[in-house]
Amino acid sequence: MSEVKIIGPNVPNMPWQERPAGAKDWMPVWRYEENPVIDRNPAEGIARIFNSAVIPYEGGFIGVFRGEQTNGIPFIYLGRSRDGIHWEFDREKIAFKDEAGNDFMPKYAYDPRLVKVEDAYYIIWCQDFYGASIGMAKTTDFNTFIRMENPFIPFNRNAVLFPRKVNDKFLLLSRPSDSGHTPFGDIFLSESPDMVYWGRHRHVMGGSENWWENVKIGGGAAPIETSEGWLLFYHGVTGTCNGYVYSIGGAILDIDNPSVVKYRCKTFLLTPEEWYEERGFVPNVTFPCATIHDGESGRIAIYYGAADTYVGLAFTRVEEVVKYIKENSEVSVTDTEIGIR
Ligand code: BMA
Repeated sequence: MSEVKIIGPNVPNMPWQERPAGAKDWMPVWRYEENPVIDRNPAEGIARIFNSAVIPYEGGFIGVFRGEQTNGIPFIYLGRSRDGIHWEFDREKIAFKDEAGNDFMPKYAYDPRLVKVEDAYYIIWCQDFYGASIGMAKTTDFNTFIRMENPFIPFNRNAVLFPRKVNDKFLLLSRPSDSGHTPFGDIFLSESPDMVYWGRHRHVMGGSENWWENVKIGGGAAPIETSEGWLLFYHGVTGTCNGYVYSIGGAILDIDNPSVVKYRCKTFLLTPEEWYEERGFVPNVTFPCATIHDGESGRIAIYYGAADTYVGLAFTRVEEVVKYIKENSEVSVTDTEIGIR
C-alpha cells in the first residue's frame, strides 16, 4: 500500500498501463504506448483535438474537448468514452445558454478544464471578453450548459478550479496574461463564496530559474488532493530561437493555504520528445489539462495536449511522483510566502 494517499474516489476502471520495459525509470511519468489517443481529423469539421479535459461519469468517462474547426476557430465539444482511451464526439459544439435559457455562445473557446465540485460539473476555458479571458459554465447532466458570469476581466488564461471548497471558499488558479502569446506569467489563486465574486487574490508561483520554465507557467490539471497536499501538474515554458517549448511540471501546494508551495520540482516531469509532441500545428508542446486518478491504487492518468494537434496520455503513481517532486524540490521565497503584497 502506498504511504502517500490520494484523497478521492476510487476509479478502478481508469485507463492504465504499467511502465513499459525500457522506459526511463529515473523519471516518475511514462507515456501510454499507443499515443496519441486522439488523432488528427477526429470528427467531421474538426481538424484537431488537443488541450482537453476528462472526468469519470456514470461508470465511463466524459470530457470537454478543444476542437479546432476546419475554419481554424476553436470551440468546445463533448466526448464520451467507456475506457477513457477511445472517444466519440458530439457532432455539434456545446450549446451554451445564459441563466435565462437564451443562447449564449462565446466567439471562440479553448483549453477547457472540467471539474466536479459538490453536485455540479464546471467547465472553465479561455474565451473573448473584450480580450482573452476566462469563461465558466455549469452543468449537472451534460445536456444543459449554463454560462456563468466571467470570473475575471481580461487578460487571463489557464483557469483551474479546485475540486472542493477550502476554508469554505471555492478556489480558482489562473494566469493573468496579455492579448498575444504572453512572454511572462505567474499562477495566482482567487477565492469565491459563490462562484460569482472572486477576490482575496494570492500569488502562488512564477517561472523559475530552471530554464525549462523560465518564461512563464500556467495551471494544468485540477489539483489532486493527497495526504501531502494538493498535487498540481502545470505547464512550464521556455523560449528558443524556434519559439516556445511547453513541458509538464509538478508542485505540491499546502492543503489549507494553497497559495503556499510546499514542494516544486526543479526538473520537468515530461517534455516534448515523441513525434506527436514535437511535430504538429505548434511543435514542442505538452500541455496538461486533466487527470483521472484512483484513490485505492494511487494510479494517475495525465491527459495532455501534444503539439496543438493530438491528445496524449501519460501515467504515474501518486507515491512515485510525490517522492520525485520532494526529492527534486527547489522552492523560492515567492513560492513559499502567502502571496499578498
Ligand atoms: C498557449 C495556449 C495553448 C497552446 C500553447 C502552445 O498560449 O494558446 O492553447 O497549447 O499556447 O501553442
